Amino acid sequence: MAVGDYEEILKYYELHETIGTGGFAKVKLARHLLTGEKVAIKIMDKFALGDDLPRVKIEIDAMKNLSHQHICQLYHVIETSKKIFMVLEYCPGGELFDYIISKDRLSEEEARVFFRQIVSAIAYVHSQGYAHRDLKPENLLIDKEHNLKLIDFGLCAKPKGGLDYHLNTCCGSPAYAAPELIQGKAYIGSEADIWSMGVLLYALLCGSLPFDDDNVMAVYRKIMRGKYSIPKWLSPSSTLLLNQMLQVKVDPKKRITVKHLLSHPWLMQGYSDALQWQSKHPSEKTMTCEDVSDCSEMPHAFGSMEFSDAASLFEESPLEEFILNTRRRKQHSRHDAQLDDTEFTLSTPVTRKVASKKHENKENIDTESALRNEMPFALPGPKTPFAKSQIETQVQTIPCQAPAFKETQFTTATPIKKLTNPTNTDELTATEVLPERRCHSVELDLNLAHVDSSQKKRKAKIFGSLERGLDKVITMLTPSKKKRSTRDHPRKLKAHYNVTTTQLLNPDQLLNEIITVLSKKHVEYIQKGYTLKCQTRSDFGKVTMAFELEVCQLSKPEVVGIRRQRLKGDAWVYKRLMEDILSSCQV
Ligand code: H91
Repeated sequence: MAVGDYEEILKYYELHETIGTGGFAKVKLARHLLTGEKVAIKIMDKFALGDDLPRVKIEIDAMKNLSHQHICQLYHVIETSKKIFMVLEYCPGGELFDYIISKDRLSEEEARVFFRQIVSAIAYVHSQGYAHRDLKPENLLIDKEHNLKLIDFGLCAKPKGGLDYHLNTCCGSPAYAAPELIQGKAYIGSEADIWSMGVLLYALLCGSLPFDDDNVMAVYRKIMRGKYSIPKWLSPSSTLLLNQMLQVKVDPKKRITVKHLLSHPWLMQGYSDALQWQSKHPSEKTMTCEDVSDCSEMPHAFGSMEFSDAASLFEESPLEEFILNTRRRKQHSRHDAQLDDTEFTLSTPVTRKVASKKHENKENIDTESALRNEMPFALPGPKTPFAKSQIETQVQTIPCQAPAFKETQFTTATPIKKLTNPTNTDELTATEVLPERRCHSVELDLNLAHVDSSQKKRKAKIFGSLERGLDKVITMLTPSKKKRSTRDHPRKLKAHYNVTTTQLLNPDQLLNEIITVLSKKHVEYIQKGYTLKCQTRSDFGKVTMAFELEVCQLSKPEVVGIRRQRLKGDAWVYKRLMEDILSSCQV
């Protein structure tokens, strides 16, 4: 990892461990240096993105326009010459998928709470003219209040003439695809989303998919037949609702609409008011420093404020940012002699354009991207050439004095298959933030005090907030965080739905048991203390699945457990593999 690529992001955030990977992205946990707020940062390499770059543009454009209590908030976008960083709301509860499988299935009451939130998010997305087109429990995250947040807008569409216009691109995950979509027909985005929500509701209530098979073609045949089993525990009202969403033999026009879902008896059971789908977020307007009277009241105070009024990543609005510019001026004057003119950075404020007409043509996902989920007969959509980034404000970054990162290749304790291919982006590596880096960033923030006089008025307004942020900075500077070293004892963890408890008391015995099973199942792994970073490959050597297993110590009862986390790969295939591995361990 080149330090220069991370320099801009490290001015604002302290980067922590990788918490997941999308097809072409890495997601890291991070902390905002001034507010201390945890965020998730999606990191993409522009070169590796290749033809998928338009998808990123689509996702960023959509997320900038959308702001809703059940949609993961995009706070900040940073583009450097090689990387794109999306700073997102952190959802500690992880994927809804993992939550469902940890409970087998949800009760009707709990499914209703979640499903109301999903309907609310989708009603809002549709009201803004978008169709999501990749609804599934892996794309719904659980936040710290146990509420759902919708993610992954890379496949969304905003048809030119409105949502009633037909779309052609076949995309999304096979198991959630509507019949008209897999038939290659032109389809209405909102209707296809309703179908996927039907599959989602089934997954909530049953803990499995209505149309499932190892073979994708068989899945399609099942969808086209439209027959799914109704487990005996499903109530008649749940069954009725599922049938209204997963109507197959009839015209998709007869499928229930979002409008009808909002007051559907099943969704209303136990509730008196109609479902509130409108955004509860303050009305979107471009915020400038003048508007900010008290940044500390804002959810992501510094993130939102710092990047107000800024450019879109790929388009042509101006980048005007007080703190950022001040910071840059300061750095430039300090490092005049060291400028590296090959690196350009564009830091993008996330401001939403309320009635923007700019991005109305969003049915522009090409066939290759649509194929990402192995859709065997995806139709070519109308290709829209991707406008090359027009960077108006190019900011030269300064080479870092202290190395921000140290890359550590994990030691393989008892390798069964050694991981080869060190250049592969899927490579398992550990990243740590060195204390020098943290001090350096904070020093820059403190230097904000010396800004030039023309900025003084604006500065005065934000200064109170800066001081408030300072307290948190000081807390963060306190050398409480020890460098993580390879553990010689298991971590103590609380019971969590990603932790399987065992009958065992000896962690080493469990670890050996898992290692034996992994090698039997041809799962590659790297051991770091009590953590096993695992991956599987296809016959062609492509990494198909990546996950972590960690032997941990639980209290009450004092037993050992296995924490598991999927990093990459199909969620339901992962579920089967986990069941297989865990049942093979004599736990
Ligand atoms: N999957 C579809 O695994 C496979 C914790 C966690 C916490 C997150 C906040 C935002 C995002 C992910 C978070 C997350 C990809 C996020 C948002 C958008 C987006 C992407 C990620 C995984 C990637 C890691 C995710 C879950 C989904 C965790 N993740 N644990 N907060 O496009 Cl909009 Cl890729």
